[in-house]
Amino acid sequence: MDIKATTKTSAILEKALRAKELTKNEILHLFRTNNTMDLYSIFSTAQLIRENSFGNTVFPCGFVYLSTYCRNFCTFCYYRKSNDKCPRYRKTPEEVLKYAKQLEKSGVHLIDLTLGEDPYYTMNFNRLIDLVKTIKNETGLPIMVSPGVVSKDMLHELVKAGMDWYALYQETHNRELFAKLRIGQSFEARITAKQQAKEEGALIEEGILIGIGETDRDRVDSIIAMKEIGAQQTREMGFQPQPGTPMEDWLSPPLLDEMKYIALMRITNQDKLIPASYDCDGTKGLQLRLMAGANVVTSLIPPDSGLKGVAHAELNVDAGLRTVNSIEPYIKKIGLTYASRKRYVEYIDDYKKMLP
Ligand code: SAM
Ligand code: MD0
Ligand code: SF4
Repeated sequence: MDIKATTKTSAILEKALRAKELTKNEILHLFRTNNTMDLYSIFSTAQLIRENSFGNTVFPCGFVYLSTYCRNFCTFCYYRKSNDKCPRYRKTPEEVLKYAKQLEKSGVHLIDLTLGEDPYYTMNFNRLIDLVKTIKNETGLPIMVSPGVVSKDMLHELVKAGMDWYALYQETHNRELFAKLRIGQSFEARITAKQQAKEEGALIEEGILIGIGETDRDRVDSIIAMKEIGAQQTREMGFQPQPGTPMEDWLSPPLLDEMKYIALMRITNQDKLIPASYDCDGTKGLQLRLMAGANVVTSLIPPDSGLKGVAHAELNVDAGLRTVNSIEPYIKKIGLTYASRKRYVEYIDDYKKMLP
């Protein structure tokens, strides 16, 4: 069968394959088309580009949500301060180290230390710095820290302690929408923190939420903004409604929208890392996101740790299904394999060489 996209879509995809920058309108066209052949071609092109940049490999990443206390009121988030329906915990440094070691043993390439903007850490940053130092020394793995907005001094200390990646998602680059989602928080401060992290020598992960009231144009603006800020890893998270929050009655976006977004991030950011989060909907969603062009599997959690996810607090953690080994068959089934740790380190070293 001859699978042929419409003329306009083919021309745009060919331009992308020649590594030429796409215009906003071209990206919007790809995002808006619902022609089946077009969609098939978009996903095939995204896979081809991933293969050209990374081979058929993916990177598995561990996730430790070390404190679910937070001073903020993000309307989409289960862990917003006023939600009394969510489980609150703060793991001790010894516990966090234990999980990090478990993850290291299980074969992850990176440990993502994530927390709410917890006053226990925001009032005394040395606690987080010491934790990063210990985990770096004991595991030797690359480390991502997702602490929310922090000062330039703090970023400096985090990098010195061994933080390789600073993750901070803008959620949307539409300021009005941002104000409704991240109530009382500064849009600029969130951008500035990422720029400062870059200046301090950290790689950055930027991301947006899909399905929170954004338009197609907002989505495309975010693709461009994430590129402009120089993020080496960009992600989308499909919104999942959370009990006890102002958005609990909203619906999740169609998976196809997330897949299209991943494909467009891949087509426009060919050599960058793009996560497929286990946290969104387990293995089914994971495979489809990888088939759309993602190449990092995030949100792997040690079993029996009692640790929570973000979008799906409990999803398969204690069943031990969120591990490097248990998802391997699903990855193989779609023709992918895990890259080696060495390869991962080489990629991030290359990204660091390109920092200003
Ligand atoms: N507190 C830090 C912060 O907000 O930057 C780090 C936490 S980080 C895990 C929280 C991220 O998870 C958000 O930036 C958002 O992209 C994602 N997230 C939170 N709630 C979500 C939901 N209900 N559905 C999907 N993604 C969500
Ligand atoms: C994930 N639940 O990877 C995690 C989280 C935070 N840096 C990452 C959103 O899906
Ligand atoms: Fe707190 Fe982060 Fe959730 Fe916002 S997204 S409420 S800052 S944990």
